[in-house]
Amino acid sequence: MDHIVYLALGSNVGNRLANLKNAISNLTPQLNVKKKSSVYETPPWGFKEQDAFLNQVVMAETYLEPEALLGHLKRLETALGREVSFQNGPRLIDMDILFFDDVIIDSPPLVIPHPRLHQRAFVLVPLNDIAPNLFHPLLGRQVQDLLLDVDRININVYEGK
Ligand code: PH2
Ligand code: MG
Ligand code: MG
Repeated sequence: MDHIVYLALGSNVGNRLANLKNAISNLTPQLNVKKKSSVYETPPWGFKEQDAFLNQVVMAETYLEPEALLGHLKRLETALGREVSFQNGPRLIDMDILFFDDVIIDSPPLVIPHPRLHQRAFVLVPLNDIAPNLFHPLLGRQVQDLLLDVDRININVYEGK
């Protein structure tokens, strides 16, 4: 278990809470989940005419390298029933890599740290639960500081840890 990764999970189709729980339990054995944020209900960002999301962030150890981790997450999304949607559209389950150690990669589709994480309260609020002091390797700021710059209106705990 060589690497520390932070993943953002989101769902706004079907049984949202079950989708998050299923996704997390299926991350093993490739990943060993060490920390989980609370689950938050969040207003849709980007494309507004859709149902509210549930969002959660987890920290895990993994022996996978970034490309293999991305492949694992995409296969899992499909296996859990995700269907093709449009950018920022509704999704049964979405799993995004936020951080991979303090690695910086910019070779789409693999972009780490996640390029929009610092703009998204639905990511920063749960991330702040488990890693307030984590440094963003490109922005050089801690998660708790990034959180000061986003609008966290209508983001509420749905289920505590
Ligand atoms: N994911 C998106 C687009 N918009 N909004 C919320 N609240 N939560 C998400 O997970 C989300 C979103 C694209 O992945
Ligand atoms: Mg996403
Ligand atoms: Mg995604």
